[in-house]
Amino acid sequence: MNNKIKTIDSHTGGEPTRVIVEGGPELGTGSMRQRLNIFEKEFDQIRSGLVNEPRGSSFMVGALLCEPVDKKHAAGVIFFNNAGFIGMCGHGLIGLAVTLFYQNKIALGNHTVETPVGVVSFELLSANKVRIQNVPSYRLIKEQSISVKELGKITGDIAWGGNWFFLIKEHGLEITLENTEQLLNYTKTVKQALADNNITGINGEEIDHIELFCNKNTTNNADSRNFVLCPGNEYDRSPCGTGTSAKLACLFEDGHLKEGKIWRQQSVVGSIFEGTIELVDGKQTPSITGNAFITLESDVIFDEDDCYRFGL
Ligand code: PYC
Repeated sequence: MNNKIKTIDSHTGGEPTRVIVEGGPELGTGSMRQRLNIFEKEFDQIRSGLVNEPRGSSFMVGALLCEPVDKKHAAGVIFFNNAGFIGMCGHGLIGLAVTLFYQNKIALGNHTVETPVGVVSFELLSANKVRIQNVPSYRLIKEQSISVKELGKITGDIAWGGNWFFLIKEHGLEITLENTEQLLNYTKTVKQALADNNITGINGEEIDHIELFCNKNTTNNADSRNFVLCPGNEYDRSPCGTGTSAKLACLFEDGHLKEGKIWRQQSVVGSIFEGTIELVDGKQTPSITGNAFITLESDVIFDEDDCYRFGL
């Protein structure tokens, strides 16, 4: 086991990102998707040890910094969390950009990064402010209804923003920090019902993020407030970059958001991402702007006598 793993933590709108900047597992030189598969098969203990308790927590997102396949890109990255791996992570990419700048590895300006779901780019606007350009995003199904035993009929849109989302407008819940337990129970129940009814994204891919919206309880000129359940059954403290991308795609397709117009998405904790959507090569491509701050630099120790070294 490599005992020289170094990590740098940041948070983006309240949601943490722990980047492995040195000593990560040896995954070869294939695409980020191929390296993710090796990471998952052969080194899952490292994922678990870095993001699960006692070293991490259920809402920690990890990112393995990789050499890109194509050297014209600034980096490659593989995102993961308490439950497994995620294809793309908007708040995590903002955290990664700020981390690379903190390490003097990149300058302000435009950069591209390879991820398991494609190449994404970002513009580092300052030491803490980043605009990312996500993968093309779209709605797969408008107004998919499902009958949920505990909740009745629920209707939502199925959309892709780098991960699969079920986006619900009509839920009757208050999106406030005080209400997170109820919001968690509701979204977990919906996620389970989607899986039980075989309602999926393309190619049977699991819809592993559930996103609730409302226009109430917003501050700071936000257009909407959201609550996003992530795959490990934790909620995103940030407005969720991929979730905001999926939302922008739905708004755009409904004619509620014009190309280039700013949408201010607020999270349940109050942090804000600004999003726009543009047609790039004819594809709806979201950009998300947010702030991240460095919080910690660590040397990771996997003590062989510690039975919890790879997480609880
Ligand atoms: O910002 O895209 C995001 C994200 C996904 C899971 C947690 N955050």
